[in-house]
Amino acid sequence: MRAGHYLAFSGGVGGAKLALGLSRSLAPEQLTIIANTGDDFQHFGLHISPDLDTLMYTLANVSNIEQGWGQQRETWNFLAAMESLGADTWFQLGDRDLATHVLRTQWLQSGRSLSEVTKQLCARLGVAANLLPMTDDPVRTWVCCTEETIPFQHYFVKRRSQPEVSGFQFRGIEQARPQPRFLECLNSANLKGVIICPSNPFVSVDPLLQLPGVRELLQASAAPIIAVSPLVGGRAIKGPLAKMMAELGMPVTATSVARHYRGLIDCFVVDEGDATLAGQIEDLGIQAAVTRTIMHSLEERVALAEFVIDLVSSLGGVNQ
Ligand code: FO1
Repeated sequence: MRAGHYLAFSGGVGGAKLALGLSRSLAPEQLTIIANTGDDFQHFGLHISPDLDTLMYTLANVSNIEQGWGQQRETWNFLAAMESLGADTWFQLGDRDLATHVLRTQWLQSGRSLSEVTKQLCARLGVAANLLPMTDDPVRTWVCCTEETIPFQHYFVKRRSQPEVSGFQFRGIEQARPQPRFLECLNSANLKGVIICPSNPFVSVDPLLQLPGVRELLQASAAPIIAVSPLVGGRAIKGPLAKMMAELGMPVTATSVARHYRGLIDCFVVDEGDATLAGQIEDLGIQAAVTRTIMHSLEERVALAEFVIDLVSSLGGVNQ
């Protein structure tokens, strides 16, 4: 029986797979999943929270796994109707997914916080895990490209991640307060470990780490901090990470990601295909752990979660 509380930081697709594995390996009261909200944006007057929704749908087992976002068994009548009325349909909203955005928008407009809205939606989807937005305040990721700076969804979806990236802005981050229960977890003596899931470090994890006070509290905590590489063999399983790293002038390797987290993490988990990088990672003063990090099946999601939880226990002995 494992005691203690675990914090998991996640963005969309890759992170959500490990978050699901962790939710199957730990009791609900032992795990709090913190979602990036920098991808959030207003579309057709609706508040869209992509990473919260990807995590929520994944935990509810209704996600469209192949697509990486939205729901399975989806229909597209709303989008077709919008198209027939001449609306711009670059951002695809399925009918089931639309219900989530309509309810969220209505509840937010009635004064509820994003946390309360997320709690309600999770309850109605039967999600037992504690899923929280990183903050209830507005933080929006903008991507600095060679020609212009554009909102994240315009970069990622409308422009299909084609523009060349030179940096990122998290607008509103200075005024944003970490979600209250997130802060409680960070301050708790019961915090056993922090797991940075295999999400994009620049646009899915950094917004969360740059919230005022978060990095300092993590560094002051005795709890081990473990990150799982989102790159395998120099390739991102999904998304523009490898392209971003190349454009930022970094070697497209797991070592570069470990270096990005240097000074914060105690251990970096790489896939067996990157075992040869362990020495370079250790040279950064970060412990390297090697296992299978590619997660196709639920069993592999749970196996990686178990591996990381055991790693926390072995490191915890060292840190405490
Ligand atoms: N990603 C796309 O590439 N194309 C889409 O049309 C799209 C629609 C969409 C609708 C709701 C939602 O929650 C996510 C959606 N995503 C889409 C993914 C979204 O861009 C996320 O930000 C990514 O998953 C990255 O986190």
